[in-house]
Amino acid sequence: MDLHDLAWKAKHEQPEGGSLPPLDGSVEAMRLRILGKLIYQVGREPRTASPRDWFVATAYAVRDTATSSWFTERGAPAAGGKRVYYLSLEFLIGRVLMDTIGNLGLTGQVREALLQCGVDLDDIVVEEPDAALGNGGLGRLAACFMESMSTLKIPAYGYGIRYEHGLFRQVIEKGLQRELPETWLAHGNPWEFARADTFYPVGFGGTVVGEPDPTGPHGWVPDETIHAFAYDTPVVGAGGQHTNTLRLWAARAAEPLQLDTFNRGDHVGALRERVKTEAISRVLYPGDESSAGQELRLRQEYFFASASLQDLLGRHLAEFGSLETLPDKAAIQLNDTHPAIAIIEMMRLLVDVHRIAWDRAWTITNETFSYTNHTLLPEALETWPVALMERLLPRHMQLIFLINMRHMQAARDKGADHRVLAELSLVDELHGRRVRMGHLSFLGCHAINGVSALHSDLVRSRLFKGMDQIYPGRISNKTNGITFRRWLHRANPGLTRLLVETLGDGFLADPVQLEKLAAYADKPALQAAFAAERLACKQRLAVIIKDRTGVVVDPASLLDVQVKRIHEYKRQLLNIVQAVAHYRAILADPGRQWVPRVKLFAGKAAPGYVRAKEIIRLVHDVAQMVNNDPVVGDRLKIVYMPNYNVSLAEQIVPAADLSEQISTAGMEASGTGNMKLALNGALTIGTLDGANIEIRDFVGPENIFIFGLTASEVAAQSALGLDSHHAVRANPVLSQVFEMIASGAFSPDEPHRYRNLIDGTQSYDRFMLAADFDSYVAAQARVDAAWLDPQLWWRMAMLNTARLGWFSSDRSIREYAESIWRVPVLQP
Ligand code: 26W
Repeated sequence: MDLHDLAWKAKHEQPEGGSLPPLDGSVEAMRLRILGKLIYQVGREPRTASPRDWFVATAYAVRDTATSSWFTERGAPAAGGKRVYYLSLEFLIGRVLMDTIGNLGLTGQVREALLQCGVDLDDIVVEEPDAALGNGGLGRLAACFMESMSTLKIPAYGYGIRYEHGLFRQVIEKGLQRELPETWLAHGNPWEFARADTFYPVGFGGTVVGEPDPTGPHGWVPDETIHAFAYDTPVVGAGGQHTNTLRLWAARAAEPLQLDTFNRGDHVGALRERVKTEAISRVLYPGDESSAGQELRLRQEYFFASASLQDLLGRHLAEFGSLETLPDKAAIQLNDTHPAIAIIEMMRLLVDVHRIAWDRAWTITNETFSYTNHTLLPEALETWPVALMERLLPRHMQLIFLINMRHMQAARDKGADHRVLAELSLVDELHGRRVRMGHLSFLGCHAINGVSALHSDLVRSRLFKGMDQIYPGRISNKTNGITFRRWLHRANPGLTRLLVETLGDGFLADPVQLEKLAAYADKPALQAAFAAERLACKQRLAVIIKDRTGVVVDPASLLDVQVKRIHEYKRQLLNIVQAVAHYRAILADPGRQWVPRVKLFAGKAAPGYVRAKEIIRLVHDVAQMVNNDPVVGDRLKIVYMPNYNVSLAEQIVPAADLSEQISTAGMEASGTGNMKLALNGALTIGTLDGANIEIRDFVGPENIFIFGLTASEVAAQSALGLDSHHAVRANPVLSQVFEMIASGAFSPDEPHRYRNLIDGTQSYDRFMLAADFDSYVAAQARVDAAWLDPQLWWRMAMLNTARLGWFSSDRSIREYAESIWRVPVLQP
């Protein structure tokens, strides 16, 4: 059929839609739909269409299919169901085409339809920008959870910000990280629906007008009002039967142009307000595990919390008529404290706008909200200066004081003394009067959870010890999970095919059935097939490594990966220091049988995090020397892959042999990369931290390389506060490595480059590098020994895949649904 026939056909089949044949799941329907989109929506003809044009056309065609199940869902909760609202400042989505067509069961049809147009699906997939509206684990978790909620047919909305610029693009020049703006929307976003008619006013500043009763309704006259506009993206669940909504808010000036200013002739000045207003949804804060504490960030938090609450309360009222039933019909989950101001906004809306009595309003709020903590690091705990809150959100600050008064009274009634009260107060008086958002979240929520068994214990025993004593029973554990659809089925199609051939396809829907693989762990044929899949992934990755870094690696080497944000507590420094020790050992005895290793690092450092950037540079400097040392050859290669993101993770995860999860015990809340890697059969070298502990429990201690201090040992050591100089001096290998780095052996052009880094670590080793060094080196030796015994290695690898089924985000979501949200949920 030529173009004119197609246009004619399309037009006459569905005249009012302009161009679309019906969707019946056939290749032919998909082909016509893609062509229709290409011609009528992208405005290109097949002859001249670029791969990006084809991607956009395909995305539109696929979105149409997703939209059908979306509409059927929308009516469903009216029947009595409850909705989950997942509030998160971050959604680290990555690319969505393969996920969406995979979940719709259309991968084959789309591939064939494109092929008939002379287009390879794999060539257009890479045209999709990687949506990086998140920093790391917390944001990726939100994306996995959205997908699982759709899969489990839980009616849910994700609420967040439609950042124009996601996480920065990392380029590395001579070992130095440079941040470039990320522009995922530059060519439009074919997945989203802009809702021009769905917007809410969000106020800032101004004054409060009220009556004498402080708990009665008050008025707030903001001196600035911004509009939050909704953009909706359908999130399709596996099987394609249920689709939820990710609703992201964009800031627009309520008054786009100040006409009086404009008319006075100040054309640029007339736009100034607009620029300031719209800055709110301009860019994601790139801080990870450290609070930015800046006004714009607080504005982002309130902006999206307020819009989301207005939206969900409006929906509830339209459907059920009264806010009294809110806790039965809505569960609001706070992804860390970033959206915690929503608790106060809820009180304001209930008391001031909807005129509900204070106590009742508080009960409704408390029963509706729940909060997940993702970090214990003090620098990551959000606190906001009272003065800033008073200026930006005067009514909210009043409400916080009121809530705190009652909270303090309740604590006094339970016998709390001054010291305990100071610890429990929502307002920290010792560091310049700041509102503790974690405390506020605890108080305002009926359920609080940590994200791994250890972390939840520490949340209870350290972070919220006092709060837990006066409000016992609120804290529970919900160990994180990952969506296997993305991280196994799509990221590793070769291994998935092998698993389906071997185990049948039951594990695709019920991952615990991966356990059946254990019966094959000793079978040489399957070991060989498993190893062959890994090798194929490593060969593909080797090409990418060569392309992006110029380093040539041998795919037969042991691929040792540490991929995650760069942070001192994650201890990339321990890894590279061990690499230097290993390098020295090779030089000292080049004749020995060394296991050829590629150490791969990837990750971004927060732009202002000087130490983290020094560590990136050190890895580059060490790599430079090691990779060019003829004595070393393929025995050790060090690679730093720039611009780590979800798409790169999807290439690295299936190729990895060894997964580095080496955080200082007690500091990594859970980790989720650990799960992705182990699921794909990488062996873990790790500390007893976060979910590593549970991974060990599932795979068995003989199938993981555990080392280092435990969380309580770390706490005990820190309490002693020993100067770490002597720990280093007592360790000859570590001393020599430190000396080598500090004296400029890897930075001859600037010998003092790493003085600070090394001196700092030696005088205050907050992250227990010296304490864990020997045990890490010993664990690495056990890794080498296992690699030299392929039967053992592949048995261990297969047992990891077999026993990781529990770490599916479907399991996590079921736990939230049953014990926090109390919504009905499908069983596998
Ligand atoms: C306020 C600045 C800021 C921004 C983000 C502080 C802290 C964060 C997050 C808590 C960082 C984060 O992503 N935490 C990670 O969350 C994952 C999902 O639960 C866990 O698996 C990781 O262990 C945890 O570091």
